[in-house]
Amino acid sequence: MILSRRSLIGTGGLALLAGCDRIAATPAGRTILFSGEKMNQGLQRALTNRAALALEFRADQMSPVFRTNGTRDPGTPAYQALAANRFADWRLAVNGLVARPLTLSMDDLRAFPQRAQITRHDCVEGWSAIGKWQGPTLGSVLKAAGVRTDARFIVFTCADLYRGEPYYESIDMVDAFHPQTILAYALNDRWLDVGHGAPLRLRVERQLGYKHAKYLMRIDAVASLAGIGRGKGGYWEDNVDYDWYAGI
Ligand SMILES: Nc1nc2c(c(=O)[nH]1)N[C@H]1C(S)=C(S)[C@@H](COP(=O)(O)O)O[C@H]1N2
Ligand SMILES: [Mo]
Repeated sequence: MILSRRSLIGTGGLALLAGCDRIAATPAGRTILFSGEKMNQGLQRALTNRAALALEFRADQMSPVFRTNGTRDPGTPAYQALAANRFADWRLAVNGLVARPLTLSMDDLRAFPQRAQITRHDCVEGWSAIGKWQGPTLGSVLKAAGVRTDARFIVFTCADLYRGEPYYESIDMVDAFHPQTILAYALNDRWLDVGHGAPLRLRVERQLGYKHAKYLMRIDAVASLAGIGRGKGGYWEDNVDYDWYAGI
């Protein structure tokens, strides 16, 4: 691939500009949009589109109630013990194809570059809700871990079983380093409650709700999804044949 993730994401704010006209207004954007002889046009279009931001909303547009879905309480003894202690003993493990495996407490996570965003959550079952999410960017955590160039996916392992099967999800490196992809510990200016995925859940704003893994316990950088779960990259992908890429 001629256009590397770094050249796409690391171009100083390019990803903050949504429209192609505005991307073309920056030198880096012109390089990306008009180097067509070097690049397959479909790939170019797809990558440009993938870097765009999801729509953000005003505070007065937030839903009065943000419903819950899927697991509403993992309910396992291990999770109950963590919750009883207000997650003081919870740690996020960052492993796999990284130079420096990390074990992060909530205080550690709060020391990374943060982002707050008011976005619309779209569930495949046909409901939406607008809420404010806050937490460190996933990209900054992966950078701290020294994610290797042979990593192609980030896999999220959750604390819950849903209908008896472990819930997990995965995204590619374009979404992992998207500026709105965060590890959220707060919803609507409060700590995440158990229903919404306490103490930490993924927000990957350009994809449908089932990709937003709640109850995060570990993150792994991997080269392939084979051998993880049943190999299709997520709970719903393995069990119900939902698409692995659920872009919106
Ligand atoms: N660990 C885990 N994450 C999950 C689910 C789940 O059952 N378990 N459900 C998914 C689905 S289908 C949706 S729509 C959202 C719901 O998030 P909410 O409960 O905060 O509304 O979480 C997603 N992440
Ligand atoms: Mo969903």
